[in-house]
Amino acid sequence: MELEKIALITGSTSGIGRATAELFAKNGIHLILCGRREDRLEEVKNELQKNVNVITLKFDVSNRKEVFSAIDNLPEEWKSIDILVNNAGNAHGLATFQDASLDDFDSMINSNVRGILNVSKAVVPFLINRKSGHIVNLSSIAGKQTYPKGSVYCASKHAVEAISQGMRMDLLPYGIKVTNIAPGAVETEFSLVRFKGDKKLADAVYQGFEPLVAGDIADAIYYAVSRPAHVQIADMTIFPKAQASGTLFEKNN
Ligand code: 8X3
Repeated sequence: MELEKIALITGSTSGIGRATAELFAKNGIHLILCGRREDRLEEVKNELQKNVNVITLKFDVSNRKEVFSAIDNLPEEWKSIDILVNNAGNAHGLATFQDASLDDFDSMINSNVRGILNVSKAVVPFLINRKSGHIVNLSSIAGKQTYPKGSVYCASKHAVEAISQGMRMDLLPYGIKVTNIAPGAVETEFSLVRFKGDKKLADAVYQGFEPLVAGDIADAIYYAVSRPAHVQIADMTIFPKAQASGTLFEKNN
């Protein structure tokens, strides 16, 4: 069991973020849980503080002021962050470039690109000070390929890929590891958000094959952060068995 490590996880109240928080807690990693929804943060905190110390930070990753004020005001003992998991992010709409709205484009750029930049810029000085740490960025197969109706979501995840590569280079002298994780289809609230609450459309995405679940990606994240000190997992792409690209699925219906 790992001891005395601290992880800050964004988007920790649901999906991959929550599954990661649960797995980290099981392995003795203390948690700074971040999210936008106070009631859900409290719920996850109550569940996990039986195993480890947990504090919560309520902010929207795209709001620079909120992010910096929350992270800068962490109690001193919580500033020794070992692991940053940049998980928060979403898709808004699945539509052709010509039909999609600029508001949806803004939402995706704000949460998926500005969000990772804000949180990382707030946390990286702590890692640099200690000359150690590990940043895990949640990209997507959409960061490796572009698919129809996904231009700006894919652009935002391509940006995550570039940010992961750039961070890995620039943080190299400080002994900070950077892992980029690119999942395919994971059944979470992701599609429900993408389709703005339309459950039928969301459910259809995962029909006819067995999708990944949040815990599958949490396993990969924990694998990456639990390697020996000299090992840096740079990149992982993770598909369900029935997926071979951003758009190619073997469905049985
Ligand atoms: C989520 C996976 O395939 O919908 O990032 O882009 S996909």
